[in-house]
Amino acid sequence: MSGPLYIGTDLSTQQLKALVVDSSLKKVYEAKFDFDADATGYEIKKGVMTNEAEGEVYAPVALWLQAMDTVLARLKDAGLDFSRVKGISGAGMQHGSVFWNAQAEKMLGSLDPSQGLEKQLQDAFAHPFSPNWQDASTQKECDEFDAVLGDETELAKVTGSKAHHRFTGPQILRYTRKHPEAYKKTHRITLVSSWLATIFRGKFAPFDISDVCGMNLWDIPNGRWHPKLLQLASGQFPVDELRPKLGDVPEDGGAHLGSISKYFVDRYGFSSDCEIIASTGDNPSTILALPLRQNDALVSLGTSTTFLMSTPQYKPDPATHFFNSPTTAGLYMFMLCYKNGGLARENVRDAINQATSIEQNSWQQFDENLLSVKELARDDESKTMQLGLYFPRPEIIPNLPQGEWHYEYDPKSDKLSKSEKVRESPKEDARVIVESQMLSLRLRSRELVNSPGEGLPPQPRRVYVVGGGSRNKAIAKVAGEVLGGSDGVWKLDVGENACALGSAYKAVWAVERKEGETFEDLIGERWDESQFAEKIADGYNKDSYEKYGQAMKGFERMERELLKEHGR
Ligand code: XUL
Repeated sequence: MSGPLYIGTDLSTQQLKALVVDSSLKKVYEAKFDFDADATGYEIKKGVMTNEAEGEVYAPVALWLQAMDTVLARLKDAGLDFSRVKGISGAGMQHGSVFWNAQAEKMLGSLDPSQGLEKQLQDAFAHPFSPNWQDASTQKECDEFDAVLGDETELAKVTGSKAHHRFTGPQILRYTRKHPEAYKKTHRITLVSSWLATIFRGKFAPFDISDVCGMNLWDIPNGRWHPKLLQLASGQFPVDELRPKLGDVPEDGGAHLGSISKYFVDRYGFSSDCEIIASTGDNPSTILALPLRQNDALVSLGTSTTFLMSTPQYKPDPATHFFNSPTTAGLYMFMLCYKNGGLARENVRDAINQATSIEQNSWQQFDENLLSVKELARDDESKTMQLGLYFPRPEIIPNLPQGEWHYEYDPKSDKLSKSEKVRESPKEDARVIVESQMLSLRLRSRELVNSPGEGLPPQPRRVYVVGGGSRNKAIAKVAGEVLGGSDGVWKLDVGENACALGSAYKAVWAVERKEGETFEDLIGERWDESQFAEKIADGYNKDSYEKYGQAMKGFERMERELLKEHGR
């Protein structure tokens, strides 16, 4: 009852969560604040405000201050002895920026512990809102970012990603245009992650080495701000004014940024030597929830689909994202981020249930179909493979509008032809949709995976699944058949906590590491697999893996044809 404790926080679109772990990585306390359910005084829906006419999505920053005090008070009520907390790190939704004014740092440093943060810091911002990652208002700015170094491929080479609406550089450029007066008053810009560290530290905290890669401003191969991109983001204002607003970026993801601000010591009873550790983005933090080895893949099956890998290879491409590893120099996080995932699968499930008059939300029939229909929905090899794309929302990968498309592919003759729907609809849709989501992941990660053992084709060693869809073992089975996974498909059993846990583990590592000890080594030693992960499917199966290898050719051509058809 006296050992050190560590706090990890997760500030996401709809809630602020805090988890407390001990040195053995065991979770000992947890508290959260749901923005829609718990906040007072803000006109928000699902944590954000929207201006549909301009595609804007943004959050009131003061709301997060209300959340911060409440979450800490809830931890206190739960019995946490704050004096045992030796380190705090955090995870913030990626890309969102906060615009602080020139008085902010003074306010941060002189907070009265008898009053809350919201009341005392509401005037610390040059602009009261933070653009959210769902924002789509920056098409013009993205076109400028993609063009400034030549084309989107060049931008991806330098910053790890082509221009995206949500990325902070295009957002800052739009801010200079839409709110020039507020921009002039902006003394410092933090990301959501460095906002968290700033609050705890009571001084501006730098960006972390991973989350800075979500801005389209950081030159990843050279480890510096890219001058031309900073110039572009400054808009009508001198570039020399933007540079100090951004600050420096420490290379060490475990850097100690200083001790906790006096406000938290006096108000909650933290020890004054509690260290603030760089906070990172929510996706980089998610890969820290387990000792993810090189050549392991993590698939998050939520409303959207995210695919994450930790890799020493930097192979940027406009369709994917590369970030620096949040902890380990020389490693990168590879990410695929899709808009369509769970919702698209639910639509198919609903159609199946309607056709068989089964209870609406049950996955039973969907799963039965998924497992009984053969690979690529063909009964035998004399039939064509059935391929499809199911996008109830406009997709990022590939860049196609909302729609559903079906194709048939004969691998022997390499003939691809369009069709109306699957041969047996909606039964076979269950198989075709899950395969299509997994084929897209396999296609885009094929250059990064290596052979995990003698005689095995390149594929991940393990595929970990998280998020709502990870409860479905039928989906996991098909995921393994398509993606491989020589050591199987594993469900990461940490509920919705992966991201907050990752940041708590980062704090453990940063404070307790020995000289030169990597995150992977320290967490790998302490992580009790039997407690946190469960093998739910076999993974690699030679026969299926080869069939999907053939199908991938048709899949790639299908995407290319559709992109051409849509003038993309
Ligand atoms: C990643 C992205 C989202 C947010 C979610 O690029 O925009 O995953 O990080 O919070």
